[in-house]
Amino acid sequence: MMRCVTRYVLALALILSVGSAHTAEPPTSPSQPQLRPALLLTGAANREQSIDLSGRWTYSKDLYRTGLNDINGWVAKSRMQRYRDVDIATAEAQGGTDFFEFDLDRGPTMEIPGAWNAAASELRYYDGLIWLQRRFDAAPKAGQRSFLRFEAVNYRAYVYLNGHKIGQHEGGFTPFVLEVTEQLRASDNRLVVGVDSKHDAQTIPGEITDWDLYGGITRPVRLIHTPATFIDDATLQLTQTGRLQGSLQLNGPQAANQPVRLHIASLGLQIAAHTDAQGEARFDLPAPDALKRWSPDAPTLYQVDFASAQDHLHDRIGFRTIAVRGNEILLNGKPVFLRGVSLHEEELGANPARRIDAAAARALLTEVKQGLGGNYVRLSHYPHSETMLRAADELGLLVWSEIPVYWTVDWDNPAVRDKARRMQAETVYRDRNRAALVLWSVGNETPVAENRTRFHAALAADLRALDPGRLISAALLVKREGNTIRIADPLLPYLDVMAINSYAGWYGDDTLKDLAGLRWDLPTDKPLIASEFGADALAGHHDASGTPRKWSEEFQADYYRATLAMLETIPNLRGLSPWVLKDFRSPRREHPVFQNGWNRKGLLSETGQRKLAFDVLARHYRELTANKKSYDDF
Ligand code: GCB
Repeated sequence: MMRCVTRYVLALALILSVGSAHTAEPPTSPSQPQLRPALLLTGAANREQSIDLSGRWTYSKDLYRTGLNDINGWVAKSRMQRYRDVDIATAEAQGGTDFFEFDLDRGPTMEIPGAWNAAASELRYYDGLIWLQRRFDAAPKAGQRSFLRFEAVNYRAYVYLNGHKIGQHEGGFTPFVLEVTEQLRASDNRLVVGVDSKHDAQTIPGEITDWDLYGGITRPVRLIHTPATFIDDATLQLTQTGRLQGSLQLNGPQAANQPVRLHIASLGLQIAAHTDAQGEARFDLPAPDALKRWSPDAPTLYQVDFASAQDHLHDRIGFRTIAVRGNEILLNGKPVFLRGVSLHEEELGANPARRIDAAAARALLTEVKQGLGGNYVRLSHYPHSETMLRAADELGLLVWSEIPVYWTVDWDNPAVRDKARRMQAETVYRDRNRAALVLWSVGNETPVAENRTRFHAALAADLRALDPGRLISAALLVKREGNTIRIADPLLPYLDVMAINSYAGWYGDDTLKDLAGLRWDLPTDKPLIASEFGADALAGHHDASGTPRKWSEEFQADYYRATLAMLETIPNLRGLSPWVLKDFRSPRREHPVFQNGWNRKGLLSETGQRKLAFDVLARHYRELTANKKSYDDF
């Protein structure tokens, strides 16, 4: 048997090394090349020479942005420029005419990663620019290149190293990489990042959302050393036709026409290929018979090693297929019902800082998997951290991921559209290897109009080109006509899976009894997910009367019973992600008894206390599984 595999692999290696001169990209849309970030360093956490810059950073508030610009558009005064590489205490000791109106070396500190809103009470609702500084030593070897990789800075980042501007980035939920080979010193580097959390009509999302501001460096920052020519990105996926297809991108002076290798030791697979003139190699081989498909019930991951002459990179990758046939969603060829819940990127606890480390991700997802008996999560309303996606891979939870085109953005502005396209591409390139990720959403509750549909259609077209193996959806608004609920959305033809948010019984005039009388008039030629439904309840607030009032746990539980019964009548319903796993912070929610700055639609309180509705949903999911309505036992 082993000999057979070896022979098969050798034969393949030969075919691949001959046929490895491929075009640089998969099927292209005209503007695709500009969508690929110039540097990716995917799988950075797995790199040996990666230094995590987490810890205490000092900071300096700059509400009027005087560190960036002076009044009248003049250059910022040098005494305000927070990014200067100067020892202010020493300068002050020397005396003279110069003085400074900041000193990051002696500033207050906060824990990074983590949003500033949770760091100090004076920053709770701070929305603007703050400068953050980290000093560190670095000792790259001769000939190495060095990079800073930020996993997320919300919302704009201006990055300076040792007084030099290195780059900037817009978008609060996606990674970016800046090369610092020339600016790095052996010791006592001064990294200063200006972070501006302000949103406006041209940002994504726009100014008003239903979640916390969460400004700051919310995900890890790493200093990474690489060889002169390094593996910038490597991917491998299982196709519908049973092939393993992937690519490896080299970056550096010796990127073109180089031999590279793909190795999956536990499958005895060793594949050789060559990079083309652009430094990209392609892998394409039949999946070996021994390959175990990833699924929520058996989340098998393989260690995959990618190597070039100078560099190597590994990832833990699962292999599965996802498709739509008629109104079914097929996972590995079999119909699956998505038993899920929505969640925000916010850890359990009374003072969350959007700090999702492995333990925080696991704590949330375990409540979904073990607590609710789920197989699915909707990670709303923006790309969650890589850690969350990796935890879903490990635990076995299917994932819906979306970009924050939420409610309304500036639909007519091509610059805003391209910004959304870039953000989406940054997410796709980051997460391509995550088996858990099966659904991309191009927006949430955006009002139907021609310009908005064009905007979403451009995002869907990019996804078809960049990541054809996954499904596309969007959380849509429904139209109410008397007792009938319809979707009249011209975006439907662009989607594989329809999704609707519905709050009848919470918002609006319906009582819970009315829900049974509602009629759903929805197209049935596609699978449908109930992407949101929910009601607020304050944990511990009870109403034992026969008709419980709003805000009580009993009302929320009754709301779930009534809504689940109503949704069951929709013939093509293929998934549920009620709103929401856990109470989350939102400045929109200011009822002084029940809310106090928290959206209370959680099935868990902010500290993880289960409300009555948690059990209603868990029971519903157990029944679905017992009745084999959810076929995910592979
Ligand atoms: C929605 C939004 C979600 C809100 C939720 C609510 O439709 O998609 O972001 O938080 O309603 O609680 O009203």
